[in-house]
Amino acid sequence: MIPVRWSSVRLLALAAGLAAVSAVPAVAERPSLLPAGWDADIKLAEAPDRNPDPGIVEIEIVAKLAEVEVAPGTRVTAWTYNGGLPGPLIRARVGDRLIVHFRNELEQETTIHWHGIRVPIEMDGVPGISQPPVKTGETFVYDFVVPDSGLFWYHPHVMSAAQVGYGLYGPLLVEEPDEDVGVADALTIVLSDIGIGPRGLLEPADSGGSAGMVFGREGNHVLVNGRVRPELRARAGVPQRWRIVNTAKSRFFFLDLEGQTFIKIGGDGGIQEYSERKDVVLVTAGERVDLIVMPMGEPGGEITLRSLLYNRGYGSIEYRSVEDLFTIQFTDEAPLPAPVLPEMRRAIVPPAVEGATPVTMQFTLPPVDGKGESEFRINGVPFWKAEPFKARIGETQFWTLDNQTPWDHPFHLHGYFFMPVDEAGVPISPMEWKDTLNVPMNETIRLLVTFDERPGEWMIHCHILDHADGGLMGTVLVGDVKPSSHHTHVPPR
Ligand SMILES: [Cu+2]
Repeated sequence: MIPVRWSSVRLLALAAGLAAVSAVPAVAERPSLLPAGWDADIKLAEAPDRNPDPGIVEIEIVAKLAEVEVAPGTRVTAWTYNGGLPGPLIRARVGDRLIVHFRNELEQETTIHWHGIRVPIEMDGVPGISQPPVKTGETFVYDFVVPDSGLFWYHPHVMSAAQVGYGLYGPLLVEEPDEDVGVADALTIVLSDIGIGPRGLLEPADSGGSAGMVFGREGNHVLVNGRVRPELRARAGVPQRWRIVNTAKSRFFFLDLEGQTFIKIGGDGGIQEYSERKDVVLVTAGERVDLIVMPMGEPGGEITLRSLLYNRGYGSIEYRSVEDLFTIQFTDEAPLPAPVLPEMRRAIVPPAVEGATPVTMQFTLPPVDGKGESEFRINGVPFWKAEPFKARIGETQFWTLDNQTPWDHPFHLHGYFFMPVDEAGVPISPMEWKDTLNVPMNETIRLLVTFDERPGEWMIHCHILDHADGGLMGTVLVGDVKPSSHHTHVPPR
């Protein structure tokens, strides 16, 4: 069963485009309305496609140490993909085959997980479960079709908090050529952070011990496409599309553009049911948002995109300050009046709640033990003691995620999209396919998920990667497959 109906999206987008045909030319013809080099300070390097077949994107990714400059004069030797922070933007179209020749030049084993992509299990990048780890000097070929459009991302699934925190992540943009949002100027934005110690070295991944794990460590340099406070140039009023992914290992981003309105048109799994206007937008760890913004301001002036304080648990607002993410420097041209944008709509058929199998997952954090250690648990057990949850192929399940801890947990399911719903199983409006969803502290959320025909053992975990490594992780066995011996996984202490 394929829950995503692209033909409907295409038709609706085309109909919307036709209705306003004089104001909204087709994608290819729409010229940029911004000055040349407007995004030069922020634009990501792209992975070159070495395969001439238009239906295949074939690239090389090397994990290696490299010195990066996150701010003028601030350099650090990070763990990188292809020497950059973040890793290169991988660009493909819906239905393309993506072939990635991966080589590990790090001194530690690693893998690549393709966050949000509905891959076959062999391509999911989880060591000991879906593939052997890629050891130092070894290679692995990832080869799969990208079936859905949207912004996704890639990162290791080995010592995740450490490896992601040290810089191993990059964006994967899957485009739908017929999708027309009415905007010529677009950015892919990777929000993250990195911890740099006083001697210019990476902060150790275990800093703060058990308390650091329970909080979810945040880096002391907040990065936008690998830079501290870069600058965009823009003409006021010109619409821009920002596709944003939060790749930080713990930090949430709570976006505010000096009170100006964002139009949210989509998220994790592409375009949402209908767009919504928002004054602030929360992007928790691992999530994506697809926004249209029309920044307004005085000619020659500037405005700043900020991340406001957001309470995700003790330590996230105490003695903390608002973070400036990037500035938009306006040209001297007069502001353009707000344009007419095509109405973005998508027909989404949610999984049926009737007959769905109920599954409850309680997240707990017992008091610290005699050794001063602590661990997160799902239904009373940490990952290293857990038996897998189970699902049949084609089965729909109604999950209740009950967070009994005083910290938020952005919950991620590998390999499948799910639909957030209320107590009765009615989808939350506007409907949106999600693969990562925040479960706020001391709250309960619910979702419906249908397990299509991709058997295997699929991870579930908190995307605050310190929490995942601290026990908030599990697996779902889909179909008649043997469980791995993941419960021999040793707690990281
Ligand atoms: Cu968590």
